[in-house]
Amino acid sequence: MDLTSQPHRRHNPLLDEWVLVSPHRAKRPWQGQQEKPQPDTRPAYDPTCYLCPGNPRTSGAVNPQYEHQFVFDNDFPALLPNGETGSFEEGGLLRAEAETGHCRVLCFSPRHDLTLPEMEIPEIRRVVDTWTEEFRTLGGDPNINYVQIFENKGFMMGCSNPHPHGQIWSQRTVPDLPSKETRTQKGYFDRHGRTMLADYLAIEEKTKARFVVENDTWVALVPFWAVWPFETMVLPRRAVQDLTQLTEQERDGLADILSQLTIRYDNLFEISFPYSAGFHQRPTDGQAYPEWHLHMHFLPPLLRSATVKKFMVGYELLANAQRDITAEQAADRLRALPGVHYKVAAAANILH
Ligand code: H2U
Ligand code: ZN
Repeated sequence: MDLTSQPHRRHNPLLDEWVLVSPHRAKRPWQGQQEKPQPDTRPAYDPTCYLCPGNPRTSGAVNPQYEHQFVFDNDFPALLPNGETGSFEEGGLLRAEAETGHCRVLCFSPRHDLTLPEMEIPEIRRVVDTWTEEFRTLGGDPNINYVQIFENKGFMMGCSNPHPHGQIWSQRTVPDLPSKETRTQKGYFDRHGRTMLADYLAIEEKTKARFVVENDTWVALVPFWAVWPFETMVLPRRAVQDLTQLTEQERDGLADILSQLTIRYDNLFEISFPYSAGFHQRPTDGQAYPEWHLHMHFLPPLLRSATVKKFMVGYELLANAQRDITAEQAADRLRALPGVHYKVAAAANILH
Protein backbone atom coordinates (compact mmCIF):
# COMPACT_ATOMS: atom_id res chain seq x y z
CA MET A 1 0.00 0.00 0.00
CA ASP A 2 1.25 3.48 -0.88
CA LEU A 3 1.12 5.76 2.18
CA THR A 4 2.22 8.83 0.19
CA SER A 5 -0.59 9.17 -2.36
CA GLN A 6 -3.44 6.73 -1.60
CA PRO A 7 -6.31 7.60 0.75
CA HIS A 8 -5.95 5.33 3.80
CA ARG A 9 -6.80 4.95 7.49
CA ARG A 10 -4.17 4.88 10.21
CA HIS A 11 -4.72 3.33 13.61
CA ASN A 12 -3.84 5.08 16.87
CA PRO A 13 -2.94 2.23 19.25
CA LEU A 14 -2.91 4.54 22.30
CA LEU A 15 -6.54 5.55 21.86
CA ASP A 16 -7.67 2.66 19.62
CA GLU A 17 -9.03 5.19 17.14
CA TRP A 18 -8.53 5.75 13.43
CA VAL A 19 -7.58 8.78 11.37
CA LEU A 20 -8.44 9.08 7.67
CA VAL A 21 -5.43 10.31 5.65
CA SER A 22 -5.99 11.85 2.21
CA PRO A 23 -2.49 12.66 0.90
CA HIS A 24 -3.70 13.13 -2.68
CA ARG A 25 -5.52 16.27 -1.49
CA ALA A 26 -2.43 17.91 -0.03
CA LYS A 27 -1.63 20.37 -2.77
CA ARG A 28 1.66 21.80 -1.57
CA PRO A 29 0.40 22.83 1.86
CA TRP A 30 3.70 24.42 2.77
CA GLN A 31 4.03 27.54 0.67
CA GLY A 32 5.10 29.27 3.86
CA GLN A 33 3.38 32.15 5.50
CA GLN A 34 1.00 34.16 3.39
CA GLU A 35 0.43 37.18 5.58
CA LYS A 36 2.91 39.26 7.53
CA PRO A 37 2.66 38.29 11.18
CA GLN A 38 1.95 41.05 13.66
CA PRO A 39 5.11 42.25 15.41
CA ASP A 40 5.30 41.03 19.00
CA THR A 41 5.13 44.07 21.24
CA ARG A 42 4.81 42.52 24.69
CA PRO A 43 6.73 44.34 27.44
CA ALA A 44 8.93 42.39 29.90
CA TYR A 45 6.57 43.57 32.64
CA ASP A 46 2.90 44.45 32.16
CA PRO A 47 1.32 46.35 35.06
CA THR A 48 -2.15 45.08 34.03
CA CYS A 49 -1.14 41.37 33.86
CA TYR A 50 -2.49 39.18 36.68
CA LEU A 51 0.46 36.79 36.33
CA CYS A 52 3.36 39.27 36.43
CA PRO A 53 5.35 39.52 39.71
CA GLY A 54 4.00 41.96 42.31
CA ASN A 55 0.61 42.39 40.56
CA PRO A 56 -2.81 41.81 42.11
CA ARG A 57 -5.06 39.00 40.86
CA THR A 58 -8.86 39.11 40.56
CA SER A 59 -9.14 37.37 43.93
CA GLY A 60 -7.34 40.24 45.63
CA ALA A 61 -4.24 38.11 46.25
CA VAL A 62 -0.97 39.78 45.25
CA ASN A 63 1.71 37.80 43.38
CA PRO A 64 5.11 37.69 45.07
CA GLN A 65 8.16 39.22 43.39
CA TYR A 66 9.06 35.79 42.04
CA GLU A 67 12.33 35.34 40.15
CA HIS A 68 11.85 31.97 38.45
CA GLN A 69 8.52 30.08 38.63
CA PHE A 70 5.37 30.77 40.61
CA VAL A 71 2.53 28.31 41.31
CA PHE A 72 -0.81 29.24 42.88
CA ASP A 73 -4.32 27.85 43.31
CA ASN A 74 -6.53 28.93 40.42
CA ASP A 75 -8.87 31.70 41.61
CA PHE A 76 -11.62 30.29 39.34
CA PRO A 77 -11.06 26.54 39.70
CA ALA A 78 -13.06 24.00 37.67
CA LEU A 79 -12.73 21.55 40.57
CA LEU A 80 -13.11 22.09 44.31
CA PRO A 81 -11.15 20.12 46.93
CA ASN A 82 -13.90 19.82 49.52
CA GLY A 83 -16.88 19.45 47.25
CA GLU A 84 -19.91 17.28 47.92
CA THR A 85 -19.65 13.52 47.53
CA GLY A 86 -22.33 11.24 46.15
CA SER A 87 -23.99 10.41 42.87
CA PHE A 88 -27.18 10.79 40.87
CA GLU A 89 -29.04 8.19 38.84
CA GLU A 90 -32.34 8.09 36.97
CA GLY A 91 -33.64 5.23 34.84
CA GLY A 92 -30.17 3.78 34.45
CA LEU A 93 -29.37 6.32 31.72
CA LEU A 94 -28.96 9.58 33.54
CA ARG A 95 -25.87 9.25 35.68
CA ALA A 96 -23.71 11.76 37.49
CA GLU A 97 -20.99 11.57 40.11
CA ALA A 98 -19.59 14.25 42.37
CA GLU A 99 -16.01 15.16 41.47
CA THR A 100 -13.35 16.81 43.58
CA GLY A 101 -9.85 18.08 42.92
CA HIS A 102 -7.43 21.01 42.71
CA CYS A 103 -6.65 23.47 39.92
CA ARG A 104 -3.26 25.19 39.97
CA VAL A 105 -1.67 27.80 37.70
CA LEU A 106 2.09 27.74 37.02
CA CYS A 107 3.90 30.80 35.68
CA PHE A 108 6.92 29.56 33.70
CA SER A 109 8.83 32.84 34.06
CA PRO A 110 8.51 36.28 35.67
CA ARG A 111 9.08 37.75 32.18
CA HIS A 112 5.77 38.67 30.52
CA ASP A 113 7.40 38.74 27.07
CA LEU A 114 8.91 35.24 26.99
CA THR A 115 7.50 31.86 26.01
CA LEU A 116 9.13 28.40 26.32
CA PRO A 117 11.00 28.69 22.96
CA GLU A 118 12.43 32.04 24.05
CA MET A 119 13.53 30.88 27.51
CA GLU A 120 17.03 29.65 28.32
CA ILE A 121 17.30 25.88 28.73
CA PRO A 122 18.34 26.08 32.46
CA GLU A 123 15.15 28.08 33.10
CA ILE A 124 13.03 25.46 31.23
CA ARG A 125 14.78 22.86 33.39
CA ARG A 126 13.42 24.69 36.46
CA VAL A 127 9.94 24.43 34.94
CA VAL A 128 10.51 20.66 34.56
CA ASP A 129 11.47 20.52 38.25
CA THR A 130 8.34 22.46 39.22
CA TRP A 131 6.08 20.14 37.19
CA THR A 132 7.78 17.19 38.89
CA GLU A 133 7.26 18.56 42.40
CA GLU A 134 3.62 19.45 41.67
CA PHE A 135 3.02 15.91 40.39
CA ARG A 136 4.70 14.45 43.48
CA THR A 137 2.74 16.58 45.96
CA LEU A 138 -0.67 16.45 44.29
CA GLY A 139 -0.32 12.79 43.32
CA GLY A 140 0.66 11.96 46.91
CA ASP A 141 -2.73 13.15 48.18
CA PRO A 142 -4.88 10.04 48.84
CA ASN A 143 -7.91 11.84 47.36
CA ILE A 144 -6.13 12.54 44.06
CA ASN A 145 -5.92 9.73 41.53
CA TYR A 146 -4.82 11.62 38.43
CA VAL A 147 -2.74 14.75 37.76
CA GLN A 148 -3.06 16.55 34.40
CA ILE A 149 -0.28 19.02 33.61
CA PHE A 150 -0.93 21.13 30.50
CA GLU A 151 -0.29 24.37 28.67
CA ASN A 152 -2.76 26.27 26.52
CA LYS A 153 -0.78 28.68 24.39
CA GLY A 154 -2.11 31.49 22.23
CA PHE A 155 -5.43 33.29 21.96
CA MET A 156 -6.38 30.85 19.17
CA MET A 157 -6.45 28.12 21.83
CA GLY A 158 -8.58 30.19 24.19
CA CYS A 159 -5.64 31.14 26.37
CA SER A 160 -6.57 34.24 28.32
CA ASN A 161 -3.13 35.76 28.91
CA PRO A 162 0.15 35.77 26.91
CA HIS A 163 2.24 35.62 30.10
CA PRO A 164 3.97 32.20 29.85
CA HIS A 165 2.00 29.82 32.03
CA GLY A 166 0.45 26.41 32.24
CA GLN A 167 -2.10 24.72 34.43
CA ILE A 168 -2.32 21.63 36.60
CA TRP A 169 -5.65 19.99 37.30
CA SER A 170 -5.73 17.04 39.65
CA GLN A 171 -8.78 15.02 40.59
CA ARG A 172 -10.36 11.98 42.20
CA THR A 173 -11.16 10.09 38.98
CA VAL A 174 -8.98 9.28 35.97
CA PRO A 175 -10.32 11.30 33.01
CA ASP A 176 -11.30 9.63 29.72
CA LEU A 177 -8.16 9.99 27.58
CA PRO A 178 -5.57 8.90 30.17
CA SER A 179 -7.97 6.15 31.19
CA LYS A 180 -8.12 4.88 27.57
CA GLU A 181 -4.32 5.07 27.35
CA THR A 182 -4.07 3.03 30.53
CA ARG A 183 -6.29 0.34 29.03
CA THR A 184 -4.45 0.13 25.69
CA GLN A 185 -0.96 0.25 27.24
CA LYS A 186 -1.90 -2.42 29.76
CA GLY A 187 -3.26 -4.67 27.03
CA TYR A 188 0.00 -4.31 25.10
CA PHE A 189 2.22 -4.79 28.17
CA ASP A 190 0.32 -7.93 29.21
CA ARG A 191 0.85 -9.44 25.74
CA HIS A 192 4.48 -8.36 25.14
CA GLY A 193 6.08 -7.61 28.50
CA ARG A 194 7.34 -4.28 27.14
CA THR A 195 5.69 -0.86 27.01
CA MET A 196 3.80 -0.03 23.82
CA LEU A 197 5.68 3.24 23.42
CA ALA A 198 9.14 1.64 23.85
CA ASP A 199 8.30 -0.72 21.00
CA TYR A 200 6.79 2.13 18.98
CA LEU A 201 9.96 4.19 19.46
CA ALA A 202 12.09 1.21 18.30
CA ILE A 203 10.08 1.08 15.05
CA GLU A 204 10.41 4.83 14.51
CA GLU A 205 14.14 4.70 15.26
CA LYS A 206 14.73 2.45 12.21
CA THR A 207 13.99 5.16 9.63
CA LYS A 208 13.52 8.32 11.74
CA ALA A 209 11.09 9.36 8.99
CA ARG A 210 8.79 10.92 11.59
CA PHE A 211 11.47 12.24 13.97
CA VAL A 212 11.55 16.02 14.44
CA VAL A 213 14.35 16.39 17.02
CA GLU A 214 16.16 14.01 19.36
CA ASN A 215 18.80 13.97 22.08
CA ASP A 216 20.40 11.26 24.25
CA THR A 217 17.33 10.81 26.45
CA TRP A 218 14.29 12.08 24.48
CA VAL A 219 12.69 12.08 21.04
CA ALA A 220 10.07 14.43 19.57
CA LEU A 221 8.25 12.91 16.61
CA VAL A 222 5.09 13.26 14.56
CA PRO A 223 3.20 10.11 15.51
CA PHE A 224 2.24 7.82 12.61
CA TRP A 225 -1.41 8.37 13.60
CA ALA A 226 -1.22 12.18 14.15
CA VAL A 227 -4.52 14.03 13.75
CA TRP A 228 -3.53 17.70 13.94
CA PRO A 229 -1.32 18.81 10.99
CA PHE A 230 1.80 19.43 13.10
CA GLU A 231 0.95 17.28 16.11
CA THR A 232 3.95 15.78 17.91
CA MET A 233 4.64 13.38 20.75
CA VAL A 234 7.60 13.84 23.10
CA LEU A 235 8.89 10.54 24.46
CA PRO A 236 11.65 9.55 26.89
CA ARG A 237 13.87 6.81 25.45
CA ARG A 238 13.62 4.99 28.79
CA ALA A 239 10.15 3.84 29.83
CA VAL A 240 9.21 5.66 33.05
CA GLN A 241 5.71 6.00 34.47
CA ASP A 242 5.91 9.55 35.72
CA LEU A 243 8.09 12.66 36.04
CA THR A 244 9.43 11.76 39.49
CA GLN A 245 11.28 8.75 38.03
CA LEU A 246 13.36 10.82 35.59
CA THR A 247 17.09 11.06 36.32
CA GLU A 248 18.85 14.44 36.45
CA GLN A 249 20.16 13.81 32.95
CA GLU A 250 16.66 12.96 31.69
CA ARG A 251 15.25 16.15 33.23
CA ASP A 252 17.95 18.15 31.42
CA GLY A 253 17.12 16.20 28.27
CA LEU A 254 13.43 17.10 28.58
CA ALA A 255 14.25 20.81 28.94
CA ASP A 256 16.49 20.57 25.86
CA ILE A 257 13.95 18.71 23.70
CA LEU A 258 11.18 21.17 24.68
CA SER A 259 13.40 24.06 23.66
CA GLN A 260 14.38 22.43 20.36
CA LEU A 261 10.81 21.48 19.47
CA THR A 262 9.10 24.76 20.40
CA ILE A 263 11.77 26.82 18.59
CA ARG A 264 10.99 24.87 15.42
CA TYR A 265 7.29 25.38 15.98
CA ASP A 266 7.79 29.17 16.22
CA ASN A 267 10.04 29.11 13.13
CA LEU A 268 7.42 27.28 11.03
CA PHE A 269 5.33 30.41 10.39
CA GLU A 270 7.56 32.91 12.24
CA ILE A 271 4.97 33.51 14.93
CA SER A 272 4.50 32.50 18.54
CA PHE A 273 3.05 29.08 17.65
CA PRO A 274 -0.24 28.23 19.39
CA TYR A 275 -0.91 24.79 20.82
CA SER A 276 -2.33 22.76 23.65
CA ALA A 277 0.29 20.46 25.13
CA GLY A 278 0.56 18.30 28.19
CA PHE A 279 1.85 15.21 29.90
CA HIS A 280 0.22 11.83 30.14
CA GLN A 281 1.43 9.86 33.16
CA ARG A 282 0.32 6.99 35.36
CA PRO A 283 -2.71 7.43 37.62
CA THR A 284 -1.76 8.28 41.23
CA ASP A 285 -4.08 5.85 43.05
CA GLY A 286 -1.14 3.96 44.53
CA GLN A 287 -1.39 0.93 42.22
CA ALA A 288 1.56 -0.23 40.09
CA TYR A 289 1.43 0.76 36.43
CA PRO A 290 4.39 -0.98 34.73
CA GLU A 291 2.64 -0.54 31.35
CA TRP A 292 2.70 3.25 31.57
CA HIS A 293 5.25 5.15 29.44
CA LEU A 294 5.25 8.85 30.27
CA HIS A 295 4.89 11.13 27.24
CA MET A 296 3.76 14.57 26.12
CA HIS A 297 1.33 15.44 23.34
CA PHE A 298 1.62 18.73 21.43
CA LEU A 299 -1.65 19.51 19.65
CA PRO A 300 -1.30 22.66 17.51
CA PRO A 301 -4.26 23.87 15.40
CA LEU A 302 -2.40 25.67 12.58
CA LEU A 303 -2.35 24.16 9.10
CA ARG A 304 -0.92 26.47 6.49
CA SER A 305 0.03 29.85 7.89
CA ALA A 306 -0.13 32.07 10.95
CA THR A 307 -3.90 32.29 10.62
CA VAL A 308 -5.11 29.28 8.60
CA LYS A 309 -6.02 26.59 11.09
CA LYS A 310 -7.32 23.11 10.64
CA PHE A 311 -11.02 22.86 11.40
CA MET A 312 -12.33 19.82 13.20
CA VAL A 313 -15.80 19.96 11.62
CA GLY A 314 -18.29 17.95 9.54
CA TYR A 315 -16.82 14.51 8.92
CA GLU A 316 -14.45 14.89 11.89
CA LEU A 317 -17.21 15.76 14.34
CA LEU A 318 -19.56 13.10 13.01
CA ALA A 319 -17.35 10.25 11.79
CA ASN A 320 -13.64 10.36 12.57
CA ALA A 321 -10.54 12.53 12.34
CA GLN A 322 -9.10 13.29 8.89
CA ARG A 323 -5.95 14.96 7.57
CA ASP A 324 -4.44 15.77 4.17
CA ILE A 325 -0.70 16.26 4.73
CA THR A 326 0.85 13.06 5.99
CA ALA A 327 2.68 12.68 9.29
CA GLU A 328 5.89 12.12 7.28
CA GLN A 329 5.45 15.37 5.34
CA ALA A 330 4.80 17.29 8.56
CA ALA A 331 7.90 15.77 10.19
CA ASP A 332 10.08 16.58 7.12
CA ARG A 333 8.87 20.15 7.27
CA LEU A 334 9.50 20.63 11.00
CA ARG A 335 12.85 18.82 10.96
CA ALA A 336 14.19 21.06 8.17
CA LEU A 337 13.60 24.27 10.16
CA PRO A 338 16.53 26.05 11.80
CA GLY A 339 17.23 25.31 15.47
CA VAL A 340 17.74 29.01 16.24
CA HIS A 341 14.64 31.04 17.08
CA TYR A 342 13.69 33.43 14.25
CA LYS A 343 13.77 36.43 16.59
CA VAL A 344 17.30 35.56 17.73
CA ALA A 345 18.35 35.07 14.10
CA ALA A 346 16.80 38.43 13.14
CA ALA A 347 18.58 40.21 16.03
CA ALA A 348 21.92 38.64 15.03
CA ASN A 349 21.49 39.89 11.45
CA ILE A 350 20.89 43.40 12.70
CA LEU A 351 24.11 43.24 14.73
CA HIS A 352 26.20 42.21 11.71
P1 H2U B 1 -5.53 30.05 30.70
O1 H2U B 1 -5.30 31.37 30.09
O2 H2U B 1 -4.57 28.99 30.23
O3 H2U B 1 -6.95 29.64 30.63
O4 H2U B 1 -5.18 30.15 32.25
C1 H2U B 1 -5.38 31.23 33.03
C2 H2U B 1 -6.00 30.75 34.32
O5 H2U B 1 -5.78 31.72 35.32
C3 H2U B 1 -7.51 30.57 34.20
O6 H2U B 1 -7.85 29.22 34.47
C4 H2U B 1 -6.89 31.80 36.16
C5 H2U B 1 -8.07 31.52 35.25
O7 H2U B 1 -9.10 30.90 35.98
N1 H2U B 1 -6.92 33.12 36.78
C6 H2U B 1 -6.67 33.22 38.15
O8 H2U B 1 -6.50 32.20 38.81
N2 H2U B 1 -6.63 34.45 38.73
C7 H2U B 1 -6.85 35.62 38.07
O9 H2U B 1 -6.78 36.68 38.66
C8 H2U B 1 -7.21 35.60 36.65
C9 H2U B 1 -7.18 34.27 35.96
ZN1 ZN C 1 2.66 39.18 32.84
